[in-house]
Order: sequence, then structure tokens, then C-alpha cells
Amino acid sequence: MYKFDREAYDRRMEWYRDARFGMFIHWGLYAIPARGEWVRSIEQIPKEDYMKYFEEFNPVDFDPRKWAKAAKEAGMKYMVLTAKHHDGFCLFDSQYTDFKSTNTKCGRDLVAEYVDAVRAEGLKVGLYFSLLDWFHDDFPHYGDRNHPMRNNPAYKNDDRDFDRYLTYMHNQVREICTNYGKLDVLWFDFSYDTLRGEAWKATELIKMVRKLQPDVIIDNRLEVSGEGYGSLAAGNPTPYHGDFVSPEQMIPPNGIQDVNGNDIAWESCVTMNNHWGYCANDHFFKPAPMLIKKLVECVSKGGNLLLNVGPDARGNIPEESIERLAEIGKWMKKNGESIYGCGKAGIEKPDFGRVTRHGNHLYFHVYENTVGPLPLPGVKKEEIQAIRYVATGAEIPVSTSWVHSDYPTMAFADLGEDPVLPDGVDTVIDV
Ligand code: JFZ
Repeated sequence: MYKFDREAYDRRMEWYRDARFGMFIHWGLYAIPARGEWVRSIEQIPKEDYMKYFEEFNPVDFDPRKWAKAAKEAGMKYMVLTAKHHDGFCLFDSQYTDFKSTNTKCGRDLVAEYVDAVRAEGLKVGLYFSLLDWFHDDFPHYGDRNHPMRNNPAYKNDDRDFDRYLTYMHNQVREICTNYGKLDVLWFDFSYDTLRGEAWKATELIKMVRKLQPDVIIDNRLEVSGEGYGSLAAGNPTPYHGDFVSPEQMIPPNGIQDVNGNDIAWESCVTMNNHWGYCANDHFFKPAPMLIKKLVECVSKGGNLLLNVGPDARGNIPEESIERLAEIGKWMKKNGESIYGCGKAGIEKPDFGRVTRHGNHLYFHVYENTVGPLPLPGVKKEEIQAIRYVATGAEIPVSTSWVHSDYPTMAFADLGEDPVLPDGVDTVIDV
């Protein structure tokens, strides 16, 4: 019988809940075709043809210190890199395959360099590991959801030995948990159809992972990937329950609660444009002020934001992403106090923006000008010790106007005569 250890869980989750903001990196051979990380599946590229990217791969600009610096400058506290994505190509020196970066022109263990760089910047180290593997000969064809034969009952996987694949997969997980020092996050991806939970020999897998990396934080995708939140949320944790729920390309409307209605840990992973892996023709990047607001939204709902970048084939994070990271970082330097260690405010969301909380501090994020003083719903005048702009520390008076005497449970912050807040920028007020 598995017994969920609440104390150990809370202990290992502490830094992660405080961090709130991390960088996701999708990078691999698929940066060369530059049409996203699903390219081999979507375009039904035969193995032999995909090999040409392996022959070609030579990321001459790969410098993970630059990535880690960009993440740190943006105010991110952790990073998660695709050690292996669905295409099966390993950015690490696996002894169980030849399909790895050390066998390409670059000849380097990219994961080894990455973990050193991330630690050097004082950030927490995460690795993504795909449960699917389109390269391995024993991974079932139906694992490829775009395979033309997937729904054809006549199609058999007779020649494929899934147990042999599981041995391979477990061996590789052992390698990444053994050869790269202390890992802070392990991001498995993903379960579907009948391939979930014990189909991955998940109990055995997690037992090994926890032995090698006792405090690593693990996502919930050994169990789910969208359909439900996983067994921890359901109140009957399996030995391979995830430590956090992993909503993808969405921010849960009300945060995420378990069956008992208690808030639980979650992390929205979100792309900056519309692809995870580098996509040369996708220039639909979300503007930086929007990304800042999405981060605030996650925190105000008790979650984390894992914001993705897809470096190109040379190893450079796209210019559009770099610009946005820098702009987010500028804001975070001034207003990070309203993000780190913060969570749900526990008061009504105001019309003009969002609220986060850290202890007794309420951080009002003001997105929109109000007419006259700023209402602080749920805050009584007599409860207020001080109101300050977070960015400058400048004091803001509580409104004494007779107009507001009708609102006993709502104080008003007096931002001055006809305050005009810069449009589209998140101004933060500490109450
Ligand atoms: C998965 C990956 O397939 C994708 O490439 C990326 O790495 C993302 C972060 O995670 O995305 C999924 C996973 C599951 C489903 C869809 C996308 N699903 O179950 O439909």
C-alpha cells in the first residue's frame, strides 16, 4: 500500500510554490525543419528522411549560459529543457541509443552543459522527458497519433515488444537521474489512450526516480494529460501521482482544487507564439504586457507559469522571445515582490485588474484606469496600515472623500487628481 507523505510533499514543494515563474525550452532536431516539434508525425516523415536532420545537426551558437541568463533576467526561477522529445533524439549522452547529440557534428552532451549553466545562474534545474518515442523500434505505431494506420484494426504491432521499450525508457530515466547531479523538476510527457500509469510501469519508475532524486518535483503526466487532474487531486494518490497539475495552453478559470475543495499546486505551460519547438514562420508572439498579465493571472489563482521558448537550429532563442523576456524582466525587477512567494488573495477580483497576496500584503495589479480613487474591494479602511506603489515605494493616501462613506467594507486608494495610468502596463499597489 502506498502512503502519501504530506510532510515530505510540502517540504519539496516549498521553493516551487514561491518561484511561480519558469522557462520551458523545446529544442531538438526539429529546430532544423523549423515547423514545430511534431513535424515528423504531422508530415509523416519516414525515419530515413528524418535522419538527415541528425546528420546535419550542429548548433554552433549553443550556449546554455545565455539561455540561463535570459531566464534569470526575466525573473524566472527555474528552467525545464527537453532532454528528449517525442522524436526520440537525446540531448544527453545515453548509452542505450546512438540517436543522441554526442553522435552528431557538435559531439557535445548538451544536457550536461545545460545543467551546469542553469546552476551557475542560481536557478533550479528541470528536465523534460518524453514517454513517447517515435524513433524506438519497440514503441507502438499507435503511439503516433497521426499515424495513418492508428485507427485501422487490421494494423498490428506484432513485431513490437513494448516491454523492451519500457526497459529502454526506464534505463534512460535512470541515466538522467544519475548523471546530471541534483534535479529539481522532472517533466514527463505524456499519457493517452491506454498508455498511462502502470502501462509505463509507473510505480517502478517513480520508485527508482525517488531513490535517485528524493526531492525532485514531478508533473502529473504519467497519469493524465488533460483528462482530469490526476490521483493526488482525486484524493487517492497512486505511487506515481504528480506533484503538480500541468494545464497546457490554458490558465484554469478558478485555479485548481482537489476533491475536498482545497487549492492544489499547478503550472500552466504556455507558448510565446503558437509553437513549442522553433517555427520559422510563426511570428504570432504575444506582447510582453500580455505575458506579464498571464503570469499575474496564474499567481492570483495560486499557480505557476512555465513560459516556453523554442531556440533555433543554431541554438539561439528567437529575437522576439529575447525582447519579451527582457521586457518582462524589467517589470519583474520593480514588481517581483507581488509575484514571488505570492498566491491567491482570497478577496473578490476587482474590475480594474487582479490581486495577489503574500501574508498580510495585498498586491493590487491595476490594468485599467478607474474614475476617481481606486476601490479596494474586500479591504476595510481601518485594516490598512499603508498603501504604496510597489515599483517606487511611494505612498498612496487612503481616500477620505465623503463620496466613499457609503462603502464600509471597501476602502479607496487616492491616486491623486485625475490619475492617468500608463495604458496596458501593470501598475502594482501594495496594500
Ligand atoms: C505535449 C507535447 O506533445 C507537445 O509537443 C509539448 O511538448 C507539450 C508541452 O506537451 O502536448 C500535448 C500533450 C497531450 C495532448 C496534446 C498535447 N493531448 O493529450 O491531446
